[in-house]
Amino acid sequence: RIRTKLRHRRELERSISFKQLLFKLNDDGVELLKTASDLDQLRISMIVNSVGESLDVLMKLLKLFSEHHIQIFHIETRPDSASQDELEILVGCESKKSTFVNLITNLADEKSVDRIALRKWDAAEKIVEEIWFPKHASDLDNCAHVVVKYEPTEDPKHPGYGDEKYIARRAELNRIANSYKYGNPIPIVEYTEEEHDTWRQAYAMLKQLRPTHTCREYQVNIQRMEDAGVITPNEIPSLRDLSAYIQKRTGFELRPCGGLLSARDFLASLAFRVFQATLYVRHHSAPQHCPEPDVIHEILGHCPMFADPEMAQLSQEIGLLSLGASDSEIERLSTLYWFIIEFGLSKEADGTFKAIGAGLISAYGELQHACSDAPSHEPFDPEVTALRTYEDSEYQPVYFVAESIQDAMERLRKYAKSFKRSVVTVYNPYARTVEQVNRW
Ligand code: HBI
Ligand code: FE
Repeated sequence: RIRTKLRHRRELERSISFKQLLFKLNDDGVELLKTASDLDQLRISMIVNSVGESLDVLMKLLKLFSEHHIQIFHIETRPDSASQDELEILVGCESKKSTFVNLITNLADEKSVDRIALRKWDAAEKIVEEIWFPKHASDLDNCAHVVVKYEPTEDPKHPGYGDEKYIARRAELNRIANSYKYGNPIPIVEYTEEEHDTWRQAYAMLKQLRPTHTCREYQVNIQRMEDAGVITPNEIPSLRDLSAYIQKRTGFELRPCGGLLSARDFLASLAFRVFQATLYVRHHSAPQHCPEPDVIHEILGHCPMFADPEMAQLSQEIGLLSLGASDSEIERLSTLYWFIIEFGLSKEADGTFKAIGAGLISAYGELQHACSDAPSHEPFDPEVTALRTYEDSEYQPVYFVAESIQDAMERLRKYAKSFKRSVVTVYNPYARTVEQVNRW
C-alpha cells in the first residue's frame, strides 16, 4: 500500500509537471513528444525564452543538459522574438524522447523559464554568423571582387581568345576601372576607332529589333536618352554623362568595375542604387555577342532600364535583400536577378513577348530566339524561378514572363517574406546608408 501511494504521488507530481510542460511547450513540441518513438534519436531545436536573467537560465540549461547526457551540437543566444530587451536561447540537441521528456519536466519547474519551443532540428533556425556588408555607398570600394570566368585569357570560346592586343587593351581599361574610388568623377575613356566601330555595328543591329522585340519601358527610355544626346549611334557614349542622366531620373548612378563581379558584390551595389559597369568593349569580330558583360551590354541593355522608376525600384529591392544574406540566399537572388533583370520577358496586350532583360536586349541572336515560339516560356514566379539553374554560356533553356515590372516587384516582395532575418535593411537616400532595423 505504501508503495502504491508513493507511486500515486509520483504520478501526481509528474502529471502536474507535465501540465506545466504543456503550458510552456508549443504545439510542434507537444506533437513531437507525443508521436516520436523512444527508439528514435531525436534531433531537435529547443528555443528557451526566459524572464529575468537569461545568463542564469543558460547556466541551468547547460547543467541540465549535462546531467541528462544530452548532446548539444549548436547553441546561440539572440534577441527574444517577443521582446527586444530579452535574450532567447536556441539549442540544437540530440537524444531519446524519454530523456527530453525528463529534461523538459525539470525545465518546466524553473520559474525563470517563460516558454519553450520544440521542433525537429532545422538548420535554418539558427542565425548564421554575421556577414559583412556595405553600410554606406563608399563601402562599395570594397565590393568590386572580380570572378574570373568567360575572359578572353581563359575561355577559348571568347571571340578575343588569343588576341594579345585585345587582351592588353581590356586589361588597361580594367586597371582604370579598378582604381576608381567612391566620389571620384567617372573616368572619360578615349575609345579607339575600332572600338567605336564595334559599337556602331552592335547599335545598328539592335536598333532594328527595338520596335518589335523590346518592352515599352525600354523603348521610351532609350528614345529619351537619344533625344538628350547621351546615347548616339556613332560613338560609344560617355559613362559620365549617362550616369548623370540616369541619376536625374531614378537616382541610379554608374560606377566603373573591372569585369564580372561576384554576385554578392554586384547585388550589394544595387542596394545603394549603384550599377557597376564594365568599360571594355567586346571583340570587333563579334559585335552581336559577348560572353562577359561589356560596355555595350551595360549601355544598350541596362542603362535605359535603370532610367525606368519601376525597374530601378525592383533592382534596388533585390540588392537590399542581398545584404547580409546567406550564400544560398545570394544564389537564389542572383538567379532571380538573372531571369528577370537579365533575361526577363513581359507579355504585351497582343500576346507577344517583349524583352525586359538587359542580357536579351543587348544580344541580337538571343533576343530573337527568346521572343519566338522556339523556347519554353513560364510565368515569373520567384518561388519557382529562384530554384532554376541558368545557362550563362548558351541560350537559356526557359524564359520567364512577367505581367509587368510592377507585377514582378509585387511577387518579389511576397517572396522576400520567406527570408529569415534578424534585421531588415532600410535605405536612407539622404545619407546614402543602409540602416538596420531589428525585427525582433
Ligand atoms: N558583374 N560586372 C558585372 N555585371 C553584371 O551584370 C553581373 C556581375 N556579376 C554577377 C551578375 N551580374 C549576375 O549574374 C548575378 O549573379 C547578380
Ligand atoms: Fe548585365
